[in-house]
Amino acid sequence: MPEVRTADKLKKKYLREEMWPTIFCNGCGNGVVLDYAFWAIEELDLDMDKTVFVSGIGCSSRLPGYINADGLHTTHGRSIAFATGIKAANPDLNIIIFTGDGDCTGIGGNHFIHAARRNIDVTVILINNFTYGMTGGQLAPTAPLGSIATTAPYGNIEHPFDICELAKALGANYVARWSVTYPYQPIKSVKEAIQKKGFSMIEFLSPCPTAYGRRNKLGDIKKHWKWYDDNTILIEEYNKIMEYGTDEEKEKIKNKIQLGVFQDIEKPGFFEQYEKLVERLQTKKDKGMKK
Ligand SMILES: Cc1ncc(C[n+]2csc(CCOP(=O)(O)OP(=O)(O)O)c2C)c(N)n1
Repeated sequence: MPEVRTADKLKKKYLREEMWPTIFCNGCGNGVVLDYAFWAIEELDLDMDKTVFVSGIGCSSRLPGYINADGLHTTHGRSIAFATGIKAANPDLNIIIFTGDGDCTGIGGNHFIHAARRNIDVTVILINNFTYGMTGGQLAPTAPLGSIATTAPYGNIEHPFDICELAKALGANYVARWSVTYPYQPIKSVKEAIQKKGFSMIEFLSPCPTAYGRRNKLGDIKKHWKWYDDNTILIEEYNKIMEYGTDEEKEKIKNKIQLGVFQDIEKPGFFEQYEKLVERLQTKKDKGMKK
């Protein structure tokens, strides 16, 4: 009989239990995202000796520390830059980056842009909790209009960053957004992202009850989870209503955050192109030709 995989077995296999308890607050979504990543890794039978977890600074960036595998906890906003270096030095490694919305779209925004544009072969798992959780709730670039932060006590007047639209426009090979409240699609999506050559990114909408939920009066964690259900919609459903729905139906969904796979293409990744270039130059050199 095949071995039954339970959440408990996965925890024992992939977590560094000596690091417990975690720094995460009750109701934090970071653990849920990690759990989805473990299920994906398990189903892919990914070789953990050939996988490196990289992160920057923030609560979400603490995740690699709890994983029983090699990890690099780097500086704020620089996880993608370090990850690019690791991949360049050892292209056989799988690189999975855990980053927050502040880490990835704020201070690390430019690294993100250029890694996506160059189609660097890494997987970014971006945990978007709409806030700078670790430092107590400053305004993040992804925070919804009108939301409250320590640095926006009268409500956010800045338009939020749609990081999936940006990654898509930059030509990243795989771009998806889920919320932690969806149980199955995210696991499938993480599997697809890890398997994809080139740049892959999954944005997870994830609750931060302490720094965001409390300040924005989202209520207890049950109500906070309901916020995601009420304010998100699957891409397919959104498109269907926008094409065939009544004006009233369109009005109802027009500001909802879309979830699903935004892009899934096969553009050659940076390192694939680089290997080809080296091969081409080597062949010319062997034949004694000039560049
Ligand atoms: C160069 C630098 N600037 C600022 C900080 C302070 N800092 C630490 S974590 C953080 C915000 C992290 O927010 P996010 O990436 O969204 O992660 P979260 O804690 O919400 O998971 C900031 C501003 C720092 N450590 N280094």
